[in-house]
Amino acid sequence: MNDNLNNKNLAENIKQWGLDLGFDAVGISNIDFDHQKDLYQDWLSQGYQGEMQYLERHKNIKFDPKKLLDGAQSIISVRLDYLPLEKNTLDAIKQKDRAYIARYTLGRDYHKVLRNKLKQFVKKLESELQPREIKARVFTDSAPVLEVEAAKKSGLGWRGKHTLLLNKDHGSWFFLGEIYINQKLHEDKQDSDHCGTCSACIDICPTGAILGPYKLDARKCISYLTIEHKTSIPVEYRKKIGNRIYGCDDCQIICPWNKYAKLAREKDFHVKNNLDQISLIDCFELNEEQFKSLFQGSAIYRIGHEQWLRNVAVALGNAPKSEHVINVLKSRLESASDLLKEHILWAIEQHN
Ligand code: B12
Ligand code: SF4
Repeated sequence: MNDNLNNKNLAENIKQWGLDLGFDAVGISNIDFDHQKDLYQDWLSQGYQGEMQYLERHKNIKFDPKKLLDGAQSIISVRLDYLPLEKNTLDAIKQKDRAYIARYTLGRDYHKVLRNKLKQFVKKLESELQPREIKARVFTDSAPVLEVEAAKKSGLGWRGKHTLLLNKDHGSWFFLGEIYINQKLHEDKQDSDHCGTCSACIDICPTGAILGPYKLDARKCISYLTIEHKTSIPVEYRKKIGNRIYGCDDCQIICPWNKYAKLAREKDFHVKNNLDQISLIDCFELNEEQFKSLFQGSAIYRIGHEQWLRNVAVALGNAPKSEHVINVLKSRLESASDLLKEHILWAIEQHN
């Protein structure tokens, strides 16, 4: 009984240290994910992962946390809110001459922000838990970790039908991160599902990527098509992409639970360079140097200039018809790679 109590107190202290470091929530779970294995394998068998072959390659590591940290016994999951803007409606997607960039990437690259914070958390654990020998490893979207499942098990929320983690008081506009640790810690209780009969996220998805509750065909998701998919964007999705040039938020914008989401406290996630207002033409006119300098320290940097232009070309094809847009598109034709040229020609065709 006393051991139990001590363990519970220790877990409470750990969670408080995480909150003191600026995380918005902290929860603890064990490392057993066997219940998800078949679902995950079924998903892969359908080919829903598209070009993200790492999801297949690393699947065994994903289900065995000890492969990432020898001696792992518990997972500490963290939530960090990123919502940078008060007004999150579908209006921004209707302004077809402006670019829509997913809300999670209007500020600094979250990988860097979360990693730094998680490392500080580990330092705190090492110093507070002495003389125990602490072995720990931090992750955020950087390794084969079942992040949503770990967070769900640790009581940070439930999985929405769009597959993201949702929280009753904070919606879903947040990142997840984890610490694998070689200590057996007191586990939190899982939250129950509060989606009920709502299917707003499934209905709103412009490309029908959410095939049914908890089942996403990534190959159709605009987030995948604009970020992870490196080759030609299938023509059938180009019109549906609208002005979304990096990521997509429709399934989160429409979710009723997101009316409870709070603005990010983390300043690094606030809008930089007016990216929420930028015009498609300004995006297309960036040369490689300007692209690199504008997106230094942002997750957008990683897609590179060519893929950026590919995405903007598609959005310009969906912009209101104008001679100016056609001229701007044509101005890049000569120097464009085959991949880009094909998207530019498609875009010009939409204006004729
Ligand atoms: C690959 C990936 C993507 C892919 C695929 C997304 C997906 N839903 O699978 C793409 C590129 C499309 C994507 C998009 C986005 N992503 Co992403 N992505 C990931 C990543 C790296 C891996 C997810 C994964 O393994 N997918 C494969 C599927 C099979 O795994 P799964 O979702 O866990 O699938 C389970 C369920 O579907 C369940 N299941 C299947 N059938 C059934 C049936 C029933 C009845 C039940 C109960 C369960 C169930 O079983 C599966 C196995 O576990 C994670 C980080 C990580 N390491 O976890 C971030 C992550 C999920 N993404 C994140 C974000 C923010 C996004 C975007 C919002 C970004 C944007 N604005 O554009 C969009 C949202 C799109 C969406 N609706 O999912 C965040 C989500 C935070 C949160 N609140 O949950 C994560 C956790 C990154 C992070 N560290 O914060 N992403
Ligand atoms: S992010 Fe957009 S495209 Fe992807 S599932 Fe959600 S609504 Fe559909």
